Order: sequence, then C-alpha cells, then structure tokens
Amino acid sequence: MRKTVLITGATSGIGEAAALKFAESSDRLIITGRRKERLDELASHLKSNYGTEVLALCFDVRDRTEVEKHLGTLPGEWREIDILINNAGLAAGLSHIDEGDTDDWDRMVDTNIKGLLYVTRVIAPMMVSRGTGHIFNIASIAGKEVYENGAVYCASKHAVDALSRGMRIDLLKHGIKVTNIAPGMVETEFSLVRFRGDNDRAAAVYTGLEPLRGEDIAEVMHYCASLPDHVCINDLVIMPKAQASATNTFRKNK
Ligand code: NDP
Ligand code: 8X3
Repeated sequence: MRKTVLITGATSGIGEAAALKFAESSDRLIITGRRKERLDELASHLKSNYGTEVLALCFDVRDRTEVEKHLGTLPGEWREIDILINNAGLAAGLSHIDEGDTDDWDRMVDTNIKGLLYVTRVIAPMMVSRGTGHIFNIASIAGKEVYENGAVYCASKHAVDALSRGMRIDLLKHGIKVTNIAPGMVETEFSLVRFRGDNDRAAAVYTGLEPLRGEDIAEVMHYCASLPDHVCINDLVIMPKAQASATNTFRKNK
C-alpha cells in the first residue's frame, strides 16, 4: 500500500538515498533540507523518473518557528504521514573537550537533538490521531560508544538513542513504531561537513576500506518499514564489514 513518507535532510547522503528507495515503491514523499536548489532538483528527479508525488519543504530544523510553519500547515492528505525519518544531522569539528568550538557544539546539539524534537513534536500528534505511524531516528554508532575528540557529537547521538527508547514507550499505546538506526561509517557528505569542506581530510576517513553507502541504510529502513504491522525492529547497529567499533577498522594497504 502506498505510504506517505517524510524525510528530513533529503538533500544528500542517507536522506537522499531514502527518498530514492521509498520512491521505488510509489510512496508519496515529503522531502526537506536547507539547500533549496538540491531539494528542487531531487523533487523533479523523483517526479520525472518515478512519477512520485513530492512536497519539497525548505527549512532549517533548528528553527522551531519554521518547523511549525512548514510541517504544522501541511495540506490535506499530506498530513497523513505514515513514516517519519528523522535524519537531518551533522558532526561539526573533531576536537578535545577543552579545545572545542562552542559554535560547533551549538550546531550539533541544536540540529541533532532539538531539531529532531521540534519535527517529532509536530508530526507525532498527527500519527497519534490516526493511531498508526512509524518513526525512524537516525542515531549512530556514536550513540552507542564514545571516542576521543567526539564527545559532543557522541553525546548528541546518545541523546537520539535515549529519545528513541523514550518515544517508543510514550507512543506504545498509540500503535506507533519507533526504530533507532545506528550506522557506522557511511560515505556521504558527513565528513566533508565535519571537516568544513576539507576534501582530503574527508576522503582519508574512508581510505583503504569499503564504507557503507547511503543506499545501504535506505535499503534497511525500507525493509523495516515493509514488515507486518505487528513487527517492529527497535534498534539496529549497521556497520561496514571493515569496521568492528567506532574506532576499530581494518584498512588495506596501510
Ligand atoms: P550528509 O551531510 O550527506 O546529509 C546530512 C543531511 O542533513 C543533509 O540533507 C542536510 O541538508 C541535512 N541537514 C543538516 N543540518 C540541517 C538543518 N539544520 N536543517 C535541515 N537539514 C539539515 O550526511 P549523512 O547523510 O551521513 O547524515 C545523515 C544522518 O546520518 C545524520 O544525522 C548523521 O549524524 C547520521 N549518521 C551519519 C553517519 C555517516 O558516517 N555518514 C554514520 C551515522 C550516523 P542541508 O544541508 O540541505 O540542510
Ligand atoms: C557518524 C559515524 O563514527 O564518525 O555518526 O561517529 S562516526
């Protein structure tokens, strides 16, 4: 059956791959992000290649007023959201706690935790009123472990992990599923953003191993969403074969 899927952060990486995957099953998509040009390009690609019905909404998840304005006023059937993928997020910088940039900390906390909360606060009541829904929260292996120089990013993803567990309890009686997704290394724009556009530093993260691709995570989420209504995958850690923990990787030619 055709579903309505809302994906935050669909302009690149995991979110974009999820949009393409769900479009394959003729689902209707609400895609969001800050980069309007990318969003519009993806919307027209989805329409012309998959015949997808798409609503593209350009806003910053950190801005509660904007979130409420765009998602709180969805037209007609678009309010019947079956799947919410809370994906928008980022790491900014990599540094010891005594040297970290407090603006970076604000960006991570405001996007990864507060942005996810603002979106959920608008969409969850719509799901509650229909007595159905499935929320995917994109956490991270950084929400299961901590690593040197990553304290604040790891803390933000531990918060997502806790929110997934809390949401699952609060939404239990409303028939809403919550799936926490905790990927290891996925080659997207993630490292480019973390290292402020430094291509060499970003590429080095994936040198000598085969990382996950956005498509791998999209495939898994699509599988979770396709299971019978009584089945919920609560929590998934998904790693490349060459990665055993946040910091243990096996690289060839090194
Ligand atoms: P990308 O940088 O490729 O994608 C991030 C997406 O989030 C973009 O679409 C970006 O859109 C959006 N986004 C970021 N900040 C905001 C904001 N303030 N408001 C709205 N949208 C925003 O990285 P990934 O695809 O890898 O990241 C997706 C999620 O996966 C993140 O939550 C990340 O933490 C998580 N993750 C990534 C891993 C990896 O190794 N890549 C591993 C584990 C988890 P725009 O810039 O247009 O706003
Ligand atoms: C992204 C993966 O290991 O850089 O969440 O934290 S990691």
